[in-house]
Amino acid sequence: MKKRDFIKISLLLGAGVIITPGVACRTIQKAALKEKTLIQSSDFELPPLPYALQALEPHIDAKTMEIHHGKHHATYVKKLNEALAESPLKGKTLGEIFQAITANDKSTTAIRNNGGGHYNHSLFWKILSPQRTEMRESLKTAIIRDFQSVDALIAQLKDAGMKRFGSGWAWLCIAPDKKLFVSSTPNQDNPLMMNIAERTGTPILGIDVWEHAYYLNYQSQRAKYLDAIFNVINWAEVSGRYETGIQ
Ligand code: MN3
Repeated sequence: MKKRDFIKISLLLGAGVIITPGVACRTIQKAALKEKTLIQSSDFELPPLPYALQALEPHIDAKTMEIHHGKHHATYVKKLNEALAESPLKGKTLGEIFQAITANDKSTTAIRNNGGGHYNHSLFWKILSPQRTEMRESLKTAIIRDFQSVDALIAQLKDAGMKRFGSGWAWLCIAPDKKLFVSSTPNQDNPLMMNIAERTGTPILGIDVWEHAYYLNYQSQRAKYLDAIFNVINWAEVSGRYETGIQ
């Protein structure tokens, strides 16, 4: 075993993640590669919103969606492509990039921030929906197994969002052992960033708690935004991602 691999495994074990590294890498990479919009050999592109800007009102207002998608997400994509233009990571998928980057390598900071921004928002638009969709039994069973109830899971997600100081995300993830867990990352970090995230896994639901996600409608009241967003979670999409992720 290479020294670097040994250190990586030691860190994961220290974080309470009991895995074999080969399995973890394959699981995470497989999930990442299934993100069709993210498999690109040339430049990354801004995906269209899957609904109208006003579709999530009154929970998320049209102006917030317009700026969030058309300005913030668009800028992550533009800056990601600019950062990759001169990088040996150009041509790789975001899943591959997330496995390669480390917190200490400052030459990849822009790729980490903007690559995370692109992945996280691409997921975020899809796990929201103006139509109420049902959670499938497969996911519900796993949530009850790992959190006791759906309400308990939602409470944990809100708590993770509230405790994230400053900007970041709250996540529902599949661990390498297929169990579900809730976590949070700062800034645009993502649970697929194997050398960066405190706990690594495959994200199936992500809630943006940056102020730009809610400030126009809720000002400083992040808790109200976190209550409201659970009216527009696309549980059918999250269920599909769970089923794909555990295969
Ligand atoms: Mn955002």
